[in-house]
Amino acid sequence: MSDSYDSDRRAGSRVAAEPSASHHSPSGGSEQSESHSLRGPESTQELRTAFEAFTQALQESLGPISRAGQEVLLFHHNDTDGLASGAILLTAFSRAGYTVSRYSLEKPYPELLDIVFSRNSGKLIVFADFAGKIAPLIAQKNHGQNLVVILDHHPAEPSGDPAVINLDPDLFGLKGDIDISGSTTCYRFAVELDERNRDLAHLALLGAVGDGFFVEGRVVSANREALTEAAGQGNARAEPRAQEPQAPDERPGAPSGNAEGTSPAGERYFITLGGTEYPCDELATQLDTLGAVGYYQGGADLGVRLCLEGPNQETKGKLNELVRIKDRIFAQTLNELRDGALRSSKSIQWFDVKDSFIPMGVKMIGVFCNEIKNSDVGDPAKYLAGFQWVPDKIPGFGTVRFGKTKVSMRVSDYLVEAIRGGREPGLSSFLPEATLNLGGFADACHSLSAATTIDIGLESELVEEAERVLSTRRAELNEHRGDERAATNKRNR
Ligand SMILES: [Mn+2]
Repeated sequence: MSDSYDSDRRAGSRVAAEPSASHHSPSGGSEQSESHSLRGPESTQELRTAFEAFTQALQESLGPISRAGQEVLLFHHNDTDGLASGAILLTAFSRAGYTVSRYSLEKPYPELLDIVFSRNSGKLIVFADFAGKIAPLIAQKNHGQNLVVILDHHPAEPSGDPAVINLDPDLFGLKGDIDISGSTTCYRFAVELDERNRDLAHLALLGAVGDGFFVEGRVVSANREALTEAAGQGNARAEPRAQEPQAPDERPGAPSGNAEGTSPAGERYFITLGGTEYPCDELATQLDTLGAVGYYQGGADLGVRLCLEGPNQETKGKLNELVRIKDRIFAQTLNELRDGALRSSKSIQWFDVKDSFIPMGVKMIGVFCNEIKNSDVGDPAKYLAGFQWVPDKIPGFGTVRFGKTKVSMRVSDYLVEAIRGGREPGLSSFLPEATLNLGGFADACHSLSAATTIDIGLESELVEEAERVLSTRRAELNEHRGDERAATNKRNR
């Protein structure tokens, strides 16, 4: 379903190490279910054809949309790209005279979809920056009752149903981790809806910066067109960055940087909100904090407002408060782990924060694991797992009975080496299987970072099951390595 862009690849200040809905390649920092491959050398013509097909699909959606009433239910992701997408669509639909009910989600959970589709008919329902992949599931739940429009940029599936219009540019050959962000997808849609919405181009750029997909440090393709448009309006500006040495990005498929440990200088982007210019990277840090740390405290709503009006006294105060909340909860949890709350089985060390991370969203359990994975708490040779209850509510929407806990897993640098060297199994080789064996849900697993959900109460059983699957994987790995050694010996003889 949803996966995630990797924000902690950038300088460590970003809160959202683990956006729940995104794409790109596996990394130590985020849990993504899908990997986009980076675009190879490819003709401009191919890109143009893809963009034309996408634009045509946007245009063709306008007829059915115009017949779908004047009420929109809008669901969007809670990271920078998702909040910018929400701000763009809120503006575009409001301008078009729609009544908009807007909700920010960490994920389009199936339990929530059940409620949405059982309560509504004859409405226009829009998903932004997620749900591209679950279009067939949405079609099944919708039963043709509402017109659903999906404006995502993650790897996607066609819905197979005219009542569910999947406008994910991935379906038309554009790459969501290079060419087009969720926000630019929404921006392109908004412009087709009404030319006036061109004045939202700077928000498309902001979302693209938030998702962090640059080619040699620059936004490209449809994201770049949004920059050019916004710059022409005096709402955006690119500034060349001074070349500076950086820690090498070791992720396989990392889109920028090179073996010498320097990254291409690239550009820094600025946009104007409410008459004042701000650097996009700083806005993105603030938006990710509002959306993730403040998820259960109205943070996403403040984030959408920030996109439209710029930071104000209220958002500044809230941001300071949220950073304090995060620091306090993280420090307290770390103390508890030192005091014995970190439990340990043969190869896995784990802890359960239950509901103590409130008001922070469930993204934060992964962020916390990431922060402590190389600390002196615990054993670097053991896989690290943290559990956090998924609260039974969606801010602004109401109660949704999940009864679920999220588990996030990370590994120390020591284990990263062992996994990359093929001496230890990666997380995706055992956590999803163990989760599914217990009737859980797995959608964001990679070898160095992974997350799944299970029913509350099954935590220690999941750890046991993960140990069991892990030992099977280890046996297979050893057998395989034995075979390789035998083959090498044979060749060398
Ligand atoms: Mn996105």
